[in-house]
Amino acid sequence: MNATDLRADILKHLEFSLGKDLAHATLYDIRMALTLAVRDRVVTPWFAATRATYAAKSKRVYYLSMEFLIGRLLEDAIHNLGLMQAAQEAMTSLDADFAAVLADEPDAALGNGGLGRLAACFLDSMSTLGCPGYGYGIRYEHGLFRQSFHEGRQVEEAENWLRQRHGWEFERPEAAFQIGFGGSVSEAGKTALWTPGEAVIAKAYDTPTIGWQGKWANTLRLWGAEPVRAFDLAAFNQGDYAGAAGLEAAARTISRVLYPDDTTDTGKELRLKQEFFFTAASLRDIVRRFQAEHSDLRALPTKAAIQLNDTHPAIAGPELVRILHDENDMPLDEAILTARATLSYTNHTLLPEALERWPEALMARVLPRHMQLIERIEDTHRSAYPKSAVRIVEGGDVKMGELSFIMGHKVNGVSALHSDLVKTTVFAELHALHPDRIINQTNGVTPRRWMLGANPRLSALITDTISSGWVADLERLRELEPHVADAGFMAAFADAKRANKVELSNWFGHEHGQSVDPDAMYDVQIKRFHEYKRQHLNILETIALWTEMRDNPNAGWTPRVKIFGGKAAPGYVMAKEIIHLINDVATVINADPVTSQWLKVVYPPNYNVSMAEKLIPAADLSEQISTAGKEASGTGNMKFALNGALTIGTLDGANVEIREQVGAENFFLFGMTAPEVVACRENPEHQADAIKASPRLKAALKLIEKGIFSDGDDKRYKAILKNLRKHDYFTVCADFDSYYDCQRQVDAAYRDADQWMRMAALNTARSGWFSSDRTILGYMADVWDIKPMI
Ligand code: CRA
Repeated sequence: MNATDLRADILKHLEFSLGKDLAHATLYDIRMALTLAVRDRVVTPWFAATRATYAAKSKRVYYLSMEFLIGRLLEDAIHNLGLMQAAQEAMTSLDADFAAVLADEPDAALGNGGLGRLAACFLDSMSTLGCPGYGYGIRYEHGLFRQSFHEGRQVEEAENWLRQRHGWEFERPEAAFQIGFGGSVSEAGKTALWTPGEAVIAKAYDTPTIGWQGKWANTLRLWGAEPVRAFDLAAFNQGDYAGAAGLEAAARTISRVLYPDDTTDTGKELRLKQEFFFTAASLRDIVRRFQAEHSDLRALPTKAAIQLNDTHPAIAGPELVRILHDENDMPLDEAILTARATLSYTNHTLLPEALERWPEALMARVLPRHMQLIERIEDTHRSAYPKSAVRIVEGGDVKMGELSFIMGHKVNGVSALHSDLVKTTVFAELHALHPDRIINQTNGVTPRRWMLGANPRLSALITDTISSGWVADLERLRELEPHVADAGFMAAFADAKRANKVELSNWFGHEHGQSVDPDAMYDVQIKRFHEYKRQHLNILETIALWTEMRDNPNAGWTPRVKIFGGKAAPGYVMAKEIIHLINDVATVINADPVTSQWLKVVYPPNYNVSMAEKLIPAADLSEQISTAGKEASGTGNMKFALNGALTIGTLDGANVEIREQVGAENFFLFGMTAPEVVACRENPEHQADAIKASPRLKAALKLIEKGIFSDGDDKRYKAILKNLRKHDYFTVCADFDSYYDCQRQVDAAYRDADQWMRMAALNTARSGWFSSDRTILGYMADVWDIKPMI
C-alpha cells in the first residue's frame, strides 16, 4: 500500500463520504476521510476472518463486558495495517499535520479503568492471535465523564464522543432484538412463559478490531437502546410534545451513560436494566449464530465460549437457562449443565462493596422469570451439596458473585496473588466444593498500543537491536538483556527516555502552563482515585519530603516531579477530598522558591487512555502503592515496567509477578504484605501507634491540620485526618515510614544515572510475559478450548 493510493482514497472519501472540497476541509474532515480510507482496508481481512470462521464452523469466544475502554483507534489501526509511512506521506502531501489529525480523534471512553482497558487489550490480542471472537457491550452515548478542576476540586461534565460521527462503526439496523423487562410469568407445561411488561430494541453497532499485520479481525458489537415505537403520534397531535417524546427518551436512557463507578454496587434499577439489556441481546445473537450452523443446542458449549467480565453480565446464567429450557424445551437440569459448560467468569475484585448484590424484590420486579430460575439454580446446587451453607439468595439479596461462580465451569482471578485470595476469602466455601474451578490468568497489556504506538522511540531502538518480531512475541524482549552491558545501546536507551520526557514537559507547558525539568525524576501515579490505591500516602510523603527539603536545603536533593492523574467516582466523597488535597499541596509547593528546583507537583485533569499514552513512556518511577491484598492485579503497573520505569510498590496484585520477572534488585519494595495488613488491623491502635512512632508523618498531618495548604482553613481536610488518625483501614500510617525510606533509596538510585538506566532497560527486557497475547493464549487453552486460526 503506497501513499499515492491512500491519498486518492482519502480524497475520494472527502468528496463522496463527507461532501467536502479539499479547499474547505477542516481538521475533522481530514481525520474522518483518513479514518474511512483506513477502515476500508480493515474490511477485507475482517470479511476473510469471518468467512474462515463460518467455513470451519469454529468455536468462537464471546467476551461480555459492560466496559470497553478502547480510546482512540486510528493510530492503532494504521500501525496494525503497516500503513504508518503511507499515512504520514499522504498527510504531508495534503498539507495536514499528521499528529494533529491523530489527536483530533475523541477517546472512546466506554470504561472506568482497568477492567474496561483490559477488555480492549484482549480484543487486540484476540485479533492478533486469530482467536475467533466477539466483544459484546453497550454503545454508551456518553462515556466516562470529563474531569476538570475548580479551585482544586473535581468537577464532572458529561462526555460527548458521539457528537461527531463515530467513523469506525457500522450500524446494523437489521441486527436488532426486542429486550423485555418486568411483566408476569405463567406456567406453560413443564416450562414457563414470561410476558414482559415493557420492551426496548437493542440495535447492533459493529466495530472491526484488526490484529497485528492485518492477518485477522474480530468484531466489537455494541448495543444501543431504542424505543420499540419511535413516537407517540396521538399524544403529539394533541399538543403533548414532551409526552410524545417520553417513550423514546425512556428507552434510550438504557444506553445513555456509563456508570462512573467500578468499585461500588450502585444498586440502581437502571444499572440492572443495562446489564440485562446487553447480556440478553448478546445471548440472542450468540444462539441465533449457533442455530444457523447447528441444530442441537446441547452442542452449544462445543461452539461457543462465553466469558463474563466480572459479574456485570452474570444474568447470562439464568437467561441462557431460560432460552434453553423455556424457549427450547431442554430439561432444566440439562439446561443448567449446558449453560455452565458454555459460561465462565472472571473475578476482578475482592472489595466487598464492589461485589454486586441486587435486592430480591427488585430482581423479581424487573426480571420475574429470572428470579424464579435463580431459585431453581440454587435448589439444584443445594441438592447436589446438601451440607453446604452457600446461598445465592441471602438476606433478601441476590449475590451475583455466587451466581456467576455456580453458573461458570471456570472462575479465574487476574493475578497469582488475587487468585489465591479468591480461593481463601470470597469464594472459600465454593472453592472447597469445586476445587478445580478457580484458576489464575494474570492480566496483560497489548504491546501494539503500549509500546509500538505510545513509545515510537524505544520501539525503534528495540527493532534496531533485536529486529521487529517482538511486537507479536513480546518474550523476545529478553534478547535485549545482553545489550545492557553495551554502552552504545544504553546511551540510545537513555536518549529515548529523555526525548519522551522533553516531549511530555513541552506538553505540560503548552497544555497546562507548567513546564518541568526533563532531568528531574518523573514520578507517576495514574489510576482511578480510591483509598485502597493510596494516592494520599503519596501526597503525605510529598509533604514530608518538602518539609525535609526546607529544613535541609543543602542535603543534595534528587530533583523530582510528582505527577498525578485520575478521576474519582462523583459520589465518592473521600476520593474527591484526596484530589482536592493534592491540588492544594501542589499550589503551595510549586510556589515555594526554596524547593522549586527539586520538587514539583503536576496533576493534569481528565486522565484518560490518550493521556496515559503520553505519560507512561516518559515515566522514571511507577507508583503501585496499594494496600497489600486490595489491588486485584493492576495493568498500568505492567505498562510502566515495559516502558522502562522502575516500580515502587507493595506486594500486591501483579506487582508480585513484576518483581519476580524483573528481579528484586530492579524493583523498590516497601510496606506490609497482605497477611501483615490483616494482622496489623487486629490492633485497634495501629494508626495511633504508627503516627506516634513517626515524627515525619505526625508533622505532615499537622501541616494539613493547620491549614498550610488550605489558606489557613483548618477544617477543610478534617475528614481525611480523622480517617487516618482513627480508622485507617488502608494502613497508610502503618506503611508510611517504610514508604518514605524506600523513596529515599529511590533518590539515591536515581543519582547513579547509568545504573538507573540499566535497571530501567532490564525492566523492559524482562516484561515480555505481561503481553495480553500471553494472557489470551492462557484463556484459550485453559478456559475456552479454542485454537488460533492463524
Ligand atoms: N478496578 C481491579 O481493581 C484490575 C482490573 C482488571 C479491577 C484491577 O486491579 O487490574 O480490574 N477490578 O482486572 C474491577 O474493575 C470490578 O472490579 C479494576 O479495574
